[in-house]
Amino acid sequence: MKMSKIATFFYLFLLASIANAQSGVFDITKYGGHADADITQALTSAWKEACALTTPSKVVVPAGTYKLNVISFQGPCKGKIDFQLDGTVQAPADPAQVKTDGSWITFEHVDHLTILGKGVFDGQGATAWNQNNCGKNPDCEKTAMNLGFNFLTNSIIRDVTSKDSKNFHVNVLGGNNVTFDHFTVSAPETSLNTDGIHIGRSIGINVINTNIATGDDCISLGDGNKNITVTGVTCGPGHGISVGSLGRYNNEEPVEGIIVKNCTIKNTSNGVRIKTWPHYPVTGSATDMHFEDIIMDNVGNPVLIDQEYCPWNQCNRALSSKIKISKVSFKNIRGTSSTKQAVKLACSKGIPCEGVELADIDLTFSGGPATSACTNVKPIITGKQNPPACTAAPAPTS
Ligand SMILES: *[C@@H]1O[C@H](CO)[C@@H](O)[C@H](O)[C@H]1NC(C)=O
Ligand SMILES: *[C@@H]1O[C@H](CO)[C@@H](O)[C@H](O)[C@H]1NC(C)=O
Ligand SMILES: *[C@@H]1O[C@H](CO)[C@@H](O)[C@H](O)[C@H]1NC(C)=O
Ligand SMILES: CC(=O)N[C@H]1CO[C@H](CO)[C@@H](O)[C@@H]1O
Repeated sequence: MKMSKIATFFYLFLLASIANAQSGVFDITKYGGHADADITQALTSAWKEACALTTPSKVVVPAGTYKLNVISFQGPCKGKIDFQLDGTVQAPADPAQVKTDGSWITFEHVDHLTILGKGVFDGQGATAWNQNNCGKNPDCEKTAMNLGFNFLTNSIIRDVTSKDSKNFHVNVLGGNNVTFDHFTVSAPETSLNTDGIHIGRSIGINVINTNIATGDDCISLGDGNKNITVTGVTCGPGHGISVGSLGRYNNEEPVEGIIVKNCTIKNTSNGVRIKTWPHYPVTGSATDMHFEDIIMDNVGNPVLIDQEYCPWNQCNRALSSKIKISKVSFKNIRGTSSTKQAVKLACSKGIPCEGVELADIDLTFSGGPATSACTNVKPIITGKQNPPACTAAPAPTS
């Protein structure tokens, strides 16, 4: 390019920036982004300018398919900010090209962020799942999660889709008042470690009217969560909706106030469960957790408290869990179990569960009568109980 052309280019760029700032709309095509190209740089520039605006702003990725490498959208921003994704952004398929030990896309320290649009965050995870050996090797190479939402406040994630993440789809850390509404997670049943939405150390997180199909937990709630609501969620395939696992690491914070209501769980290996590790000398607590109006359709272990959670036999189940579980209710849970043991409450021998309630359970098993087993817990039982509550010997959970 000649000097004058370069000057013209930057002049136009400057005009575009001024126009964007006036309208509040920062379309990546105005920053050199175009379909089938890598838009990492364009998106970074658009975000920086939008974030600096004191009036409401909107970053727009229009319809089309784009390449995107590791990117981090940092706040705090000066005003409310929308991120509208109407296109599909694709991560590099080769895990080695996504250089991060966190997420492919991170939003951090943003207040009043709204992510919206009919677009797709496509992690192109198939290669990573094929290389995944974490089941055998605990020190396995970590691959990128699709979306990291760190320390967001008063924010909404609406309509967009997370597809085929290499690792967890969404990781919410340190959030306060964040809502997922009509969000979609989509990955095959065979994809390893692809939890849908993992929430940790957050307050006031709502997941509503959301559809999650994946290869691991649809929603997992880690330590330090308070006031979490999950309603109108459809889960499956996947491993169900879970609290935990807890009790694996030091300095875990208590879990308090979880509501899972009006959800449908379909063709999953577990339904609603609370899982804590035995063996580790890690103390902690989880309380005030309620599971209500849940339909189970061909679900393994539909109702499960598992305080002997020890995948791949990495620990000694004889050393009981030190996590105290209390004030838990399972109410109006109906449908079909794919395992004979439909209800299993396996609490810690050292610290039994307290204040557990089973009300209106109606779960059938196609291979004969379903069973229900309880250890180290005396639940309050009301309403219909099919299977009859706590009459079976506990069976090992796969
Ligand atoms: C939570 O965030 C939403 C979305 O920004 C906002 O409308 C609402 O007022 C916030 N709630 C509180 C209690 O701040
Ligand atoms: C729980 O969070 C919601 C927002 O998600 C908020 O409206 C409500 O006040 C919170 N309740 C408590 C007890 O903190
Ligand atoms: C229950 O969840 C479904 C989505 O599965 C939703 O359409 C419906 O509005 C929810 N009902 C209530 C009462 O929240
Ligand atoms: C966990 C589970 O039940 N998975 C089943 C989901 O449905 C497909 C197709 O019907 C089965 O092949 C899976 O085994």
